[in-house]
Amino acid sequence: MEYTEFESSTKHIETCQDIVKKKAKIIIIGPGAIGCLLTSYLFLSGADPILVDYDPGRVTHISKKGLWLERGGSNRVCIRPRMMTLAELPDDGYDFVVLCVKTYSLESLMPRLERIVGHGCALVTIQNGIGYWETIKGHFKDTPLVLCTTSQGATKSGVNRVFHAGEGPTFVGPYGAGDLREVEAAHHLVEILNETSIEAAYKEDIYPLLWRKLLVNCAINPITALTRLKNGEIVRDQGLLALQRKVIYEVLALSREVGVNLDLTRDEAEGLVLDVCKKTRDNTSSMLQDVLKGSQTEIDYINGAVVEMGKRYGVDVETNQILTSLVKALSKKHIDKTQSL
Ligand code: KPL
Repeated sequence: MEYTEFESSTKHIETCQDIVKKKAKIIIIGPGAIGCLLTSYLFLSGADPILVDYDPGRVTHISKKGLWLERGGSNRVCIRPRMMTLAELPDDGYDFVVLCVKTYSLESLMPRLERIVGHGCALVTIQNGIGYWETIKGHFKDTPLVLCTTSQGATKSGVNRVFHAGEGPTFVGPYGAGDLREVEAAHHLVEILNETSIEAAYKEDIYPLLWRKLLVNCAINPITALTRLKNGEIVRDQGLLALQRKVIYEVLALSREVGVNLDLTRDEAEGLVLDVCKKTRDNTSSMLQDVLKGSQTEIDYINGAVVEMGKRYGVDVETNQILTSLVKALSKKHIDKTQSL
């Protein structure tokens, strides 16, 4: 099988010096699918991201074996980005700390970041779900916060392997459109991402897009987690499409009540979800990946968040409620089984 291997970063970085005008100091926290994907494409564009993991064993493994970016067939590259644990990370002037951890890990991560989030540093989030940005702002109220949403389809195919299953748009915007430092940081990040093959666009008001992503995740993730189907397989089943439709209509109704303008008719919303299913057809959704690994899922921050808001705003979100209960029971069963081993 043919492949390209990029050896030790220093040499590669020197040869790319002229390509990258201003080399930002970027830390990616969390070597999950999106963390590894971002690290790989940033590295390949000549940037020098540091990938951070809490697990020293995994840091040693990936540092030794390299990180593989697989794009189907023989199209794969092996890269060797710098990798460290949070404790090993020097606390000097980073431009961006990109949070690619699971949404439920944010709360406990915040105090551990205090040492490395200094003056001039912007925090970037790329989580699934809704409302998690308040957890970050609650802790770092004076640090610029940049919100990102991506529909890139990526799956971890091994500890040091990420499979890039499909392209999808990536949008970047400030937490507060009136905050100049956040606006500037968001623009800077868009420039950096556009040096890679991840196409990104700036959005002054990112919230409707975060809601669109919520809609997509609500309509794909639990269905794939429960059926163990890949994203693209949903569209071949009329029953699942009907179920998906109900989820979509509930999230649309809720967004209207909350006052976020998704600017989508029912048909357009269905079209958006179908499009993501098709573009990421070979992807195992993040929720299915979690269920298969026996890990906690993000259901509470996706359909579960819709259920909570539905209660608050008096919107019927019964289908989201049912899917939330089923996914929670499924992960509980998985956890209970592991505990009894
Ligand atoms: O974001 C995703 C996820 O799996 O969490 C989608 C867009 C559904 C791609 O798999």
